[in-house]
Amino acid sequence: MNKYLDLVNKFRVEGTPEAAAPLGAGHINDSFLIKTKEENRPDYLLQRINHRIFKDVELLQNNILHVTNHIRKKLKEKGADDIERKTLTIIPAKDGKLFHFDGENYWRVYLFISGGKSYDAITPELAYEAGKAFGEFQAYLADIPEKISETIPNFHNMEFRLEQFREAVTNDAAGRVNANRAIIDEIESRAEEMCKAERWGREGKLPKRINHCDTKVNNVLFDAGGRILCVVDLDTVMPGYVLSDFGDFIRTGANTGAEDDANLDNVSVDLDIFAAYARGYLETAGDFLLPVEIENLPYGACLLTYMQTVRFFTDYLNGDTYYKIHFPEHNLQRTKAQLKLLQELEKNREKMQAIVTCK
Ligand code: ADP
Ligand code: GN1
Ligand code: MG
Repeated sequence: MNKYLDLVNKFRVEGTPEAAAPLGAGHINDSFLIKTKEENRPDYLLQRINHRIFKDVELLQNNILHVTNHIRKKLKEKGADDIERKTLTIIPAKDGKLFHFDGENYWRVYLFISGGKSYDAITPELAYEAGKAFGEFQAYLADIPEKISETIPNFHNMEFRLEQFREAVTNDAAGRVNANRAIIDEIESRAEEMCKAERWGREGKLPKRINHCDTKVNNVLFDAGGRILCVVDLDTVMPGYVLSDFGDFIRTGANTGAEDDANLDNVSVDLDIFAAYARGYLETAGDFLLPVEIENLPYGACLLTYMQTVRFFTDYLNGDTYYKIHFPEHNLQRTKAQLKLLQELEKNREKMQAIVTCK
């Protein structure tokens, strides 16, 4: 673990880093909690940035700096207290850069938000708080003056994700296509419908706003009282359709099973979580959302679950090159669990529609 202490010492940290421990279950970066010896000094989060996925680290870190500075300004204007725990704080390297390159990997450091808890399974009360937080997040960023770039080009573009999928089917790099024709058919049968947002975008019916683009339930930290402390994992903040941010929270937060559940009977939609999240979200975002955005929030839940099915399955067909996997068929198991969730969402579409339109 000394390696991690040496790395964190490349940054402008206060106090003496003395212990490093792995943290979190994200699929992309590697995170370490760095404790400092002194009681009155902060702890830190050291992250290895996944440079294979985020190719332009300088652009990535600049985006995050603009976003966190803007949110900090909004929090100050509101008279909020405890601001260091309500938005991420980047600690620059000693050479002034927002990251450190060790010759092989890119690293960054944030202030560690103490007392924050992230969940993979939540209650309606927590979902309501998260809905308010993500609506507020979009509202805060609506007037950010700096240009926020796409850190991963076409990240939530469904047409692009389908192109990648079809290419993976054609290449069949891992020889997995033949055994999985039924999944390919499930994906193709919904392809046209699932590209609706892209078409509406081109026709000028659906606006792009600054989105988080990874509103997984474990990317929010709650305090001990169940209030939102902070939205984390800002790598993918970029312009997108709000349907996407709404949908990704429902995909993860309202799933009664796990994202990769081996038992598909566990996987269904918790409509109480859906309703609570929608209520919170519409409380803080309802003022700026267009009717077409509100009406299509349930569609967004289907869209993001479909997109995740396509992304996990594409990675499986490519031979597992993108997501961290924990056993050989993990991406296939993830695909099946996401497809089951999609089918459950489709069954509940009218109920979800009634919930958002009666608000
Ligand atoms: P990944 O991209 O791999 O998902 P994240 O940035 O989401 O990485 O970090 C992984 C986990 O670490 C998060 O789910 C959250 O629980 C925790 N975390 C992230 N940033 C902080 C922070 N600044 N302070 C405390 N915990 C954090
Ligand atoms: C990744 O970083 P993490 O684990 O929060 C992925 C998301 C997927 C998610 C699926 C940059 O999120 O887009 O929805 O896994 N992030 C990236 O669980 O691809
Ligand atoms: Mg994460």
